Amino acid sequence: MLEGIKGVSSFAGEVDLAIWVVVGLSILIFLLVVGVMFYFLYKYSNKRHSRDQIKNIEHNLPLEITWTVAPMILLAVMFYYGYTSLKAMRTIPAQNMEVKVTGQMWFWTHEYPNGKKTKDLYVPIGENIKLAITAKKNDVLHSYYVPALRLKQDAVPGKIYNAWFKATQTGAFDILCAEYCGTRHSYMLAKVYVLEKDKFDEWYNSDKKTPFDKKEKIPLHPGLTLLNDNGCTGCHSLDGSALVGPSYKDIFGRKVKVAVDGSLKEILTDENYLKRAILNPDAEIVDGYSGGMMSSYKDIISDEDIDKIIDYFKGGKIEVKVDKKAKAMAILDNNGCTGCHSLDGSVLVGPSYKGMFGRTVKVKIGDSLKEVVSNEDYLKRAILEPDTEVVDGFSGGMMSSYKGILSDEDIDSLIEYFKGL
Ligand code: HEC
Ligand code: HEC
Ligand SMILES: [Cu+2]
Repeated sequence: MLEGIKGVSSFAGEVDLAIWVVVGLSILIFLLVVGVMFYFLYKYSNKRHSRDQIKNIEHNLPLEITWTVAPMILLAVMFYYGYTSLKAMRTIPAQNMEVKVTGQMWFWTHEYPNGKKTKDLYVPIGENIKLAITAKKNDVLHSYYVPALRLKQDAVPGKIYNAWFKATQTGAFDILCAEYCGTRHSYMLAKVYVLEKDKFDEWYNSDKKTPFDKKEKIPLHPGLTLLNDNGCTGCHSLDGSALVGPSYKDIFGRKVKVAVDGSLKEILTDENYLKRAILNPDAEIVDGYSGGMMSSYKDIISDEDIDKIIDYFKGGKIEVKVDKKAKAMAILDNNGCTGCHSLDGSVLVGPSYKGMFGRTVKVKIGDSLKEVVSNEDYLKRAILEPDTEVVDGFSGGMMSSYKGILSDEDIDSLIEYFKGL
């Protein structure tokens, strides 16, 4: 939590020195004034000092010169340290990497010279970074504040203010908004990640979103891989919804009604039953479904592989669900969506994601109001072209398009996630 309290930019030392000089002198003067005050209180108390001793002194030249010149010198000292540290902060070295910083309700976007965009800032250690700071058009004022870098600059729509820094230590340091900008102002948090040069370069020249991105796929349960590879998941869902066949969700260990030779029977779905269902699907047909749909996998899937599939049926499913959700949540958080959209039904800047899928929604298209069903297509349009259909009761121009920022795959996993909210 106290990371960066020492200051991790090249000019942090000068800024800190300026502060300590001012604080130090202030304490000194405070002690001097209060000290003299107590001394006089004591010395000239009524008890110790008779009234006829009081004189009317009109002038004391040496004293007057002292109390004029001494504060002048003190102020000059403060000015010197204030000015030199400000100059260090304001003199942007000609050789630098320029990052565009945009503040908006309620997150920051950093854009690098090669077009990469990130929510957090990633920089190499020991290089000059120039920040071109602004706020989004039609947004409010923000202030880009990185205490560890001793850097703070207003972000104003339509204006670009430059700042710079050179980080002297690797690590993660907080970015805050220091200008009250509405209800979620305090959530306008991000991080500066100062990286070793190689690590930064490797990320900068890759297509990874962040240097900490794990591009490797999460290993799937071997049983699930078999289900995917054999096309089983085309007819069987993992999430409880019935497709052509029953879902695999909670398939193991339940009681199921099956038709055997025309008569209905209740059966426990144990290993043996599941194996029969794969090798001889038409012998026991699950009630509510038709026989003849699924063909036998005898000689297609080995016994060993069937065991893997059944092992997956016994417990593998929870893992998949959680990962999907975590992935969608990460996309929402990394793109600042949750700053404007809640998950719990409360209205922030935009509508809540709760119950969004499948409802009928009134949208403004140009000047006319229209009712549309919020299906996959609509949601995709809402993310890629937010201003074409503006949800009634909300203003257009608030949400920017995520075209080129979110991949089709990202959008699909978001919509999947929205369905369950
Ligand atoms: C063309 C669609 C289709 C494909 C492909 C398919 N199934 Fe099925 N499956 C069904 C239908 C329909 C049922 C329900 C009727 C029945 O029991 O035969 C079913 C039933 C089952 C059952 C019993 C379900 C229960 O709730 O008790 C299991 C287990 C099963 N399938 C496993 C598999 C496996 C494993 C694969 C891939 C190797 C697969 N299925 C491929 C359509 C399909
Ligand atoms: C600055 C605030 C803001 C951010 C950030 C934002 N949105 Fe929005 N969003 C809005 C507003 C306002 C609306 C309603 C007006 C409209 O339809 O354009 C909206 C509408 C939507 C809708 C249609 C909602 C409905 O009820 O039909 C979807 C879907 C959506 N946003 C998804 C996203 C996603 C996904 C992200 C992040 C990748 C995101 N939004 C980021 C403000 C924002
Ligand atoms: Cu702000």
